Amino acid sequence: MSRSDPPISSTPGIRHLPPDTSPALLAGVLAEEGAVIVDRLADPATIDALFAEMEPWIAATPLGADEFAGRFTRRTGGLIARSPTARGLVTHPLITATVDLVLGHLTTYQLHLTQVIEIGPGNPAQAVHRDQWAFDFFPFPPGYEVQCNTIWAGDDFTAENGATRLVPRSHLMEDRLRLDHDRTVPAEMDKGSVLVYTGSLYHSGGENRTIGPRRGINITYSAGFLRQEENQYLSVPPETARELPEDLLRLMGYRRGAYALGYVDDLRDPLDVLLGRDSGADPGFSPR
Ligand SMILES: O=C(O)CCC(=O)C(=O)O
Ligand SMILES: [Fe+2]
Repeated sequence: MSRSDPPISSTPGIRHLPPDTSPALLAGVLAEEGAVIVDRLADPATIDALFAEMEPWIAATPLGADEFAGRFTRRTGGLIARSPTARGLVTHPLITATVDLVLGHLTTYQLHLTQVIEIGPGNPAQAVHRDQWAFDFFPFPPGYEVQCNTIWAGDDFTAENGATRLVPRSHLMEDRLRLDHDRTVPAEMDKGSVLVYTGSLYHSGGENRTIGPRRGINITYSAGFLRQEENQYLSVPPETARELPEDLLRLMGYRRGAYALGYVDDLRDPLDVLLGRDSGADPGFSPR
């Protein structure tokens, strides 16, 4: 697809808005639908610059250790440290103004994760899930959002190459449902477009039936209260922490909270990183 063609806008069940849309309109559609696509919000050159910065890190990332992470999928994190270009996506004014509205009932929100998700050829569709299940499946009340999330298309997203799949309006459905993929629709969009969705929307990575990878940039925001009161990582300098017993370190937060919370960059275990024991991908990774 060339940039002079009109943007993809045909996916049934998913509304597409132009890049000059307003945060209020985006937040309004999110309240109704749970998801929305902003077409071509980032320039292809910005996406190319991000991948040029991330390429060595992606190449060094192990494949996923389980079905949820994707056994032919690479998940590469730490974008703020590794990609100056990614910082501009994290603080994109349209996105943060929208998150301000979607999470406006909270005193603060914070960055939850930054991750390039490269779904490789042959990777089956991921289990349909809510991202807010990361918080140990806590049953947040319907309509009470604790996350506002984005996936920027690093390539054109198509039904064939593993476009994110979602169940429109499922943000208001019951919790803990095991939904089939026949309930989902593909979030087809052009490179540089961004899917915005709430933490309560049921969705999954799609199956990649092509011969090339599908790259997405997952940047998510969550409630500022879902964290420790005293910040142990900065209150106790790493050189002091490295001398402490492991049971104390785990209590301080150098371990996973629930299944996924607190990993380091490419799903590495925080205690291993602190102590210089590089474990590669953590086999315990699961719904987030
Ligand atoms: O890569 C995608 O399209 C979605 C992945 C996803 O939903 C997740 O890993 O939580
Ligand atoms: Fe997800």
